[in-house]
Amino acid sequence: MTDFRKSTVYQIYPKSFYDTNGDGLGDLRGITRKLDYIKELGADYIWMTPFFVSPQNDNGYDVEDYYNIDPRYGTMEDFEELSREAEKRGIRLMLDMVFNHTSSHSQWFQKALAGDEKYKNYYIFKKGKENGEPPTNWESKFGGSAWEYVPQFDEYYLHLFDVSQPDLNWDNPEVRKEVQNVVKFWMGKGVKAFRFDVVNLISKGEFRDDETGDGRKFYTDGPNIHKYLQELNAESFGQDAEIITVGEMSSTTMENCFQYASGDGKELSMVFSFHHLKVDFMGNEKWVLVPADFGKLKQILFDWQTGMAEHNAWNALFWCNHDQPRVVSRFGEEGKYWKESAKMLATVIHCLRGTPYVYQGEELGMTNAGFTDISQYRDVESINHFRILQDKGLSESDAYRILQIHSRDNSRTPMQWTGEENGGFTTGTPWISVNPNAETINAEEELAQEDSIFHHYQKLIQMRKDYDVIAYGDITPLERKHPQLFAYKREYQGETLLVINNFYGREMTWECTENLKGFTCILSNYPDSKAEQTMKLRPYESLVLYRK
Ligand code: TEU
Ligand code: CA
Repeated sequence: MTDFRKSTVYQIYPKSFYDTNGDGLGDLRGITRKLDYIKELGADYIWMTPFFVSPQNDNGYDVEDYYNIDPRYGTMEDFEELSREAEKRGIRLMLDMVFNHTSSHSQWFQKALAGDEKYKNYYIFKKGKENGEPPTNWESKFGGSAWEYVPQFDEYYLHLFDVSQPDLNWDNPEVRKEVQNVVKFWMGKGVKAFRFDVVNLISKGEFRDDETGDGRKFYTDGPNIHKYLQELNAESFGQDAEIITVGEMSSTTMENCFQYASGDGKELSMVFSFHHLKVDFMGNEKWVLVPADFGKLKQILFDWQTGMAEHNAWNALFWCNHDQPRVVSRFGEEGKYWKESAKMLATVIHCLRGTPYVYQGEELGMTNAGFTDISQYRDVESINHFRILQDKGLSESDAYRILQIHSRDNSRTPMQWTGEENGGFTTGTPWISVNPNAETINAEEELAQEDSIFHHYQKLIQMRKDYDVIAYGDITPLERKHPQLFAYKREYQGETLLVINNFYGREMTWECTENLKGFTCILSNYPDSKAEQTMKLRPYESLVLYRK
């Protein structure tokens, strides 16, 4: 059985991965075609973002039909082929289940709009206030009110995301049965892993105005959340001990995560939390330009590491996904130290306690999109906020600067396979522009170079399998307050690992607080890194030292 603590998950955004029929959109056959590449990297699981039938307003996170594959991505036969070919290579598939909401095109919502009471009760319809305002002042995560008025009912429905993504009513047992059936259907197809989209938002609490915020406190980690997760577990994936699960936990608390991902297996195997990726926000506000706060980044990562370990709970480890900017552009640098900084960031995250996730292209050091015109953007959230920012009085150029840093499209440009046209992603016109740096940053190039970022990720993934201390060890943060160093110690049954990283492009000297006798350097990002008691660390230098 695959031990998820020794495993690495590779995330694929199918639309931008590989196109086999020249329509400019990546497809399931494209994933099958590239399985050997993923095998070479060493990943154990592939998480694919949703490829179910969908109008694609939110690139598939608006599901119209959970039981069928969107023809743009292929057919059920393509899925079955992918599944067989993955299995041959010892790779398992992780499906993305979007159960907080459906698409407004879903049969359920269409019947609801037609006045069918059964299906109206699948969603959250409410009367507005006496004064004609929506039921509450909650904001959609994609901008504007979270309520949409439906004239034929003189009622509003709730949509925490886009207006085309109505929230499901989990307090209705029939809804809970429906989603259990979806999970069981895919289990029947041999799927052994699931990711649950924004799953900590499914249990809504009181519908009241939020005097101090945007409403999230009323529906985040809501009143019945643990009950609903336990029920979903017991009624579906929990019946197969091999299945692993990860919940995407939006604005969650660590206390709730102790329970979501506790070792008892009653809820989920592990959780994504996002606090460490808000260190360049202003509080929860993402659409601002704020330099990344390194002290905060370390504090949050370390607190989650030690806190979750104390409670025997398990983290998913990640810098990147399809909603986040590229990490090398965000916390590293795209220029002179591109390679060193990308490797350093990889080492920081992969040697922590948890299961690492690599987002397509991260292993190549892919960078932000660099878009300069709104016509290049595709993401509904980015397009909405481009307008909202200007409505708030920002100049167009300031709005662009914010999008260039924070847009989700930064990570959605096509995978860079070769230096040829369109990065070898498609022979047609890509649905979103390929980054021109595909000429130099691409898989073909990196597979050929021994010291590439790709090979650094490959080593890290293998190290987690070879060294029990990485998979199972305790963690002790070192030099928590140091303004430039990101260092920690892992220990397990007589093995010790020291992970030492200069997080910046300036040299530094560090008097190592641990006695380095007996340690050897098992990984670094300079050819001649040395383990010395007084360490001179070059820009972004990163060392992993090991002693048994
Ligand atoms: O993301 C949830 C989520 O919280 C982010 O979308 C976040 O709100 C956003 O990046 C704003 O900064 C999940 C999916 O990963 C995302 O792609 C979907 O759009 C969203 O749920 C709705 O299904
Ligand atoms: Ca295609």
